[in-house]
Amino acid sequence: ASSFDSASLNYTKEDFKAKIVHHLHSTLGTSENKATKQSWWKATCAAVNELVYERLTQTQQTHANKDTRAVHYLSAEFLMGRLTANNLHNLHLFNVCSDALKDLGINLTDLCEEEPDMALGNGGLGRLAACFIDSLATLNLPALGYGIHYENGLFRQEIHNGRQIERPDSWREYGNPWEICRPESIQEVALGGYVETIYSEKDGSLKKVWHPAQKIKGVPWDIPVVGYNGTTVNILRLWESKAPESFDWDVFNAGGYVDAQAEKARAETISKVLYPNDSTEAGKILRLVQQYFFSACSLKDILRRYKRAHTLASGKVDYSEFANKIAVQLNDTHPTIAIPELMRIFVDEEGLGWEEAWNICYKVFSYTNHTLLPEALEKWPVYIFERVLPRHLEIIYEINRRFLEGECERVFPGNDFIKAKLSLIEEGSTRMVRMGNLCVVGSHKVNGVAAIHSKLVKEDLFPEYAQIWNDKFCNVTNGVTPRRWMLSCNPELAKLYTETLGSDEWVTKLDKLKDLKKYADNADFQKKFMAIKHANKVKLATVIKAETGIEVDPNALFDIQIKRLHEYKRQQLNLLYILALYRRVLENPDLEMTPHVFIFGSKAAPGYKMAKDIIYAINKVGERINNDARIKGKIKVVFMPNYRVSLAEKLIPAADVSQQISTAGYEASGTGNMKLAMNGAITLGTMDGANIEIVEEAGEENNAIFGLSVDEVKSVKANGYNPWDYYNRDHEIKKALDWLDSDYFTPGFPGELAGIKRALLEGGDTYLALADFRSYSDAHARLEKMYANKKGWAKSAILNSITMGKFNSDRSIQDYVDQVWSLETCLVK
Ligand code: 26Q
Repeated sequence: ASSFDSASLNYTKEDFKAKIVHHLHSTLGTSENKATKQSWWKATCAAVNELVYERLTQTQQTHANKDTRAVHYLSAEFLMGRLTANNLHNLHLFNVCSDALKDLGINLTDLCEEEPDMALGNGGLGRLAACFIDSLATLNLPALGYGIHYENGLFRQEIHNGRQIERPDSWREYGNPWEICRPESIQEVALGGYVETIYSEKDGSLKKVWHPAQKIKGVPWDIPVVGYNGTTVNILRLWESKAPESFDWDVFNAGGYVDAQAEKARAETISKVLYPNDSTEAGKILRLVQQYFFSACSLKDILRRYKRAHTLASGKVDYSEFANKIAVQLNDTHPTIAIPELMRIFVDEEGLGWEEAWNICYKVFSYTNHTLLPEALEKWPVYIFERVLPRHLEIIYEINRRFLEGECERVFPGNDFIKAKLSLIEEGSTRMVRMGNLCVVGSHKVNGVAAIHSKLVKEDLFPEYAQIWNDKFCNVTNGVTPRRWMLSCNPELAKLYTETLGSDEWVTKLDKLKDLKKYADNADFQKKFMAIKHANKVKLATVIKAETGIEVDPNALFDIQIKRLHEYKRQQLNLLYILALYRRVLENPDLEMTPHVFIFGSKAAPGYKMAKDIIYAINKVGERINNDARIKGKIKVVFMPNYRVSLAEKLIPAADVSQQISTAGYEASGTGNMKLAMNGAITLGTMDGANIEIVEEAGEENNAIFGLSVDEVKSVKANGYNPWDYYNRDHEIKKALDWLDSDYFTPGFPGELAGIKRALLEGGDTYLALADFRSYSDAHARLEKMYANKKGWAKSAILNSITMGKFNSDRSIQDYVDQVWSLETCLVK
C-alpha cells in the first residue's frame, strides 16, 4: 500500500475538486453552473485518468524493458459493465472522489448511473473475461486482453405486453471516457481470394502464396485495466474494422466513388454488432470473419511487439524465444483460427519449417472449454472456409494429416472409427471444420471451468484425446472479482467485514473472511448483517417499482434467478413451481407461508423461440398473480427488463435465495451462483457446475440442494425418460401444465402458453424439468422452514458469504499461472 499512498498524494479532496473543475472547463468546455450530470461524470473520469495514464505508461515501460513473458487473453467477448466506480475503488479513490463531488454539490452514485454499460458480451463467458483481466492486473501479471470493438453491444431488452423486443445498444454514442484510440498501432488483415502453388526449380519444393481478395484495417482501442491496490495498469485492446485508405483510392480513381463507399460499409460491418447468441448460430459467414479479424489483428500486434525485442543484427528474427515469451489463451473456440493463422505466418511469411513452426505453436496456445452442449460446439462448413480463408483451410488439412498419421495412428493403429471421430474434419453431406478438435490438437493445455465440468470434458467430450494426451487436460474452477461483486456493489457489507476484521485484506485475500466464522452465531453480528440485507432489499424494491410498477414488500423472501434464458437453465421449472404454489394458495387462502417474491432477469437470443415464449409466460403469469387480490400479496412475480451487469449489481446484494437449477451436467460452471452466495444468498440448486464446489465450501446444510445428479441424469436418459409418467402421476404437475393450455393467464387468447407444455411432454422434456419437479418443490419447502427461523437463516447466509474465498477470480488466475501459463509477477515502480 505504500506505493499507493505516494501516488495518491495529489489526490486529496481539494486536489480532486480542482482537477474535476479543471476538466469541466478544459476538457468538457463547460462551467459549473451549466454542466449536465454527464459532463460532471466525464470530468470526473478525466481527473481519474490523469493517474490511470501515468500508471499505464509506467506499466508498459516496465514490461517492455524487462521483456517479460505475457499472457494474451483472446476473447470474442468482454462484458465489462461500467468502469467508473470500479476504477475509483481499485485506485482507492472512491471516498475522496465522493467527498470532493459532495463539496461541489454532486452525488457520486448518481454520476455513476450516467455511464452506459459496456455490454460487449452475452453472459458468463464474457463476464468471466472481464473478471479475469481485473485479477491479472491486481496480481501484477503482464497480460493483454484482445477482443472486438463492437459498435453495438448486446441488444437492449424492452418488454412490450410481456414479450421481449430487441433494441440496438449504442454504448459509445456520446463518447466513452475510458477508451483511447491508438492509430499508431493499426494492423491490416486479409480475406478471401485464392492460393497459388509455386514450384521451386531449385529444391523441388512447393511454396504457397495467398492472394487475398480484400484487406481490412484493424484500429485498436485501448481500455486501461486498473489493478486493485497496486500499480499495474494493463490494457484491454479492442479492434475496430475499417476499410483501408488504399482500397478506397483504387476504386475511387477508377471512377467508382459510390462503390468505394459500399466497400467501406462492408469493411465496417465486421465490428458493427455482437452476435446475441450464447449457444449456436449456424454458420454465419460474418461471425467467422469477426473471429478471424480480431484473432489476426491480435497476433500481428503480438508479433510486432516480439520482433521489436528479438530481431538479430542480421535483420533475422530469432523465434527460439517465442514460446517462452508468449502465452495465448483461447476463451472458448471463438478465436481458434489464431492457431492456423500463427502457422501461416511462421511457414508462409517468416520462412520457418513446418515442424519448427508447430513446435512453437502448440506451446503458445491453450484452450478453455465452456460448454458440452453438442449444438454449441463450433463447426464451420468447409465451403465457407474455402471462400473466406482458403490458405487456412489447407493448413488445417495439413495439421489434420500429420495428427491422424502421427499421434492418432500411434495410439489407435488402424482404427478408422476413432480417426473419423478425432479428425478436424467432419465428413458428411456438408463437410465441416471442428473447431474444438482443432483447439485440442493445437494447444498444450485444455481446461474446463469447474471440477465436474472438467471431468466431463476429459471423460465424455474428448476421451480419446485424453488417451493420447492425458496431461493436456486440467481444471480451473471459475471465479469472480470481489472488487466489483462485493466491495463496490455491496459497500455496507464490505464495511461490516472490514470493521469486524480490523482490515480490508479480504478484498484480495477473500479466504480471510473465514475468520468471521466465530461471528456466524453472534446475535449482534447477525443483526447487523440482516439489517444490511434488508436495506439492500428496500433499495431494490424502489428500483423494481420504478422499472416495472410492481410493489414488493422488502420483508418478503427475495428469490432471484438471473442468467441468460435457456431451457437447460430451466427458468420453466421455476415457473412451474410458481404455478403450483399459486394454486396451493388459491385452494387454501389461509395457507401459512412467507410472502415470496420471485425475481427474474434474463435475455433470450432473438432467434430462440422457446426462450422467448418462456419470457412471455413469466410475464403473463406474473401479471395475473400480482393482480390477484385473493392471494393477499403472498406471491409476487417480477420480470426485470434488460438484465445487464449494472442491474446485476443492484439485484445480487438484495437476494435471499439464489436459483441455480440447471439440469445436472449442463451448466459448465455458472458464475452468478458465486456472486449471489458471496453476498449472502442461499443457493437453491442442483449438483451441477460450480454449485457442487460452492456447497462443499458453505455446507449443504446451509443451502437447498435438490434433483438428479449427473450420473442419475445419464441413467434416466439411458433408460428412456418418459415425461408423461410424471404428468400422469403427479397431480400438481398435471394441473400446472394444463393451466398453460387455458386462457387463464392470457384472457381471450387460449393456448398462447401451450408451447411450454408441449416441449415438456410431446417434446420429450430434454432437460428433465418434470423429473426434478417434486424434489425441487421439497427443496422450496425446506427453504421456507429455514427462513422462518430468523437466527438460523442469518447464520446460513453469513456462512455462505464468508466461505466463498475459493471463488475469488484471483485464485482462478493463480491456477492458470501455475497449471497453464507459468507466468511471473512483475512489480511496476
Ligand atoms: C458461438 C457461435 C456463434 C455465435 C455465438 C456463439 C457463442 C457465443 C457466446 C457461444 C457461446 C457463448 C457463451 C457461452 C457462455 O457464456 N458460457 C458460460 O460460460 C461461463 C463461464 O465459464 C460458465 O460459467 C457457464 O456455465 C457457461 O454457460
